[in-house]
Amino acid sequence: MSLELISFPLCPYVQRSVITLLHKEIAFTLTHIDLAHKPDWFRELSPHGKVPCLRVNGGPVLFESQVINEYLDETTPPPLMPEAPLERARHRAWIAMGSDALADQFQMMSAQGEERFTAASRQLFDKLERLEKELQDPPFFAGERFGLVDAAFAPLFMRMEILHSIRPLQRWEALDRLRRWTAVLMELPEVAGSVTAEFPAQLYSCLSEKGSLLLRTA
Ligand SMILES: N[C@@H](CCC(=O)N[C@@H](CS)C(=O)NCC(=O)O)C(=O)O
Repeated sequence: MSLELISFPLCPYVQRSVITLLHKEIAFTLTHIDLAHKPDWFRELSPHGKVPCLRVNGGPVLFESQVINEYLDETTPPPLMPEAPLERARHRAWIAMGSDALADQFQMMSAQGEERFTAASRQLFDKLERLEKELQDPPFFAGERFGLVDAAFAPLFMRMEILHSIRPLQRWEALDRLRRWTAVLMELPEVAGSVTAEFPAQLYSCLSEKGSLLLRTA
C-alpha cells in the first residue's frame, strides 16, 4: 500500500495523522504545500481545500484527520479505538471536542486584540477544564494504552506548552491531570518525531507574522 499525506508543516490536524502513522509504523510520504498559495493539483484533490489529505495507492483521497486516522486504525492492527460501541462513540466525541479546541487555540494564537484573545481563550479553557474532569485513568486518556484520542490531543498540548513558555497561561498551569498527560505524550517518539526540531521556532515566527497578542504581552 502506498500512502501520501498532504501536509502543511504547522497544521495540528496533519500532525494527528503523522502521529498515528508513526505509532503504527506505517510507511508513508509527506508532501508539504503552502496553504497561502495552494497549488492547482491540491485544489483539484481536496474537496474542502484543507490539509490533511491522504492519497491511497495514488488513487482515492481521504480528507478529515479523524477519518484518515480511523482508516489507518482499521487497516493496521492492533486497534487504537475501543471495541465496545459505546466507549468507541465516547472516544469519537472527545476527538471532535479536540478538533473544536484546536480551532479555539488557533483563534487565541491569531488574536491581535484583547477582546478576541479573551473570548478565544475562554472557549478553549472551558473545554480543557471539562476534559480535565473526564480524565480518570492515567497515563493516557483511557488507561495504559495509547489511543486515537491521545493522537488527537497531542498536537494541541504540544502547542499549549510552547505558548505557555512564551507567555504563562494560568488556566493551563492549573490543569494538573492534563499536564501530566501532556508530559507523557511529549515523551513518546511518535509525538516528538511528528514535528521537526524547528517547530517551536516556526510557531513563534507564525505568531509574530500574525501580530499575535501573545507575543506583544509576553
Ligand atoms: N476538520 C479538518 C480541519 C483541517 C484544517 O482546518 N486544516 C487547515 C490547516 S491547519 C487548512 O487546511 N486550512 C486551509 C484553509 O482553510 O484554506 C480536519 O480535522 O482535518
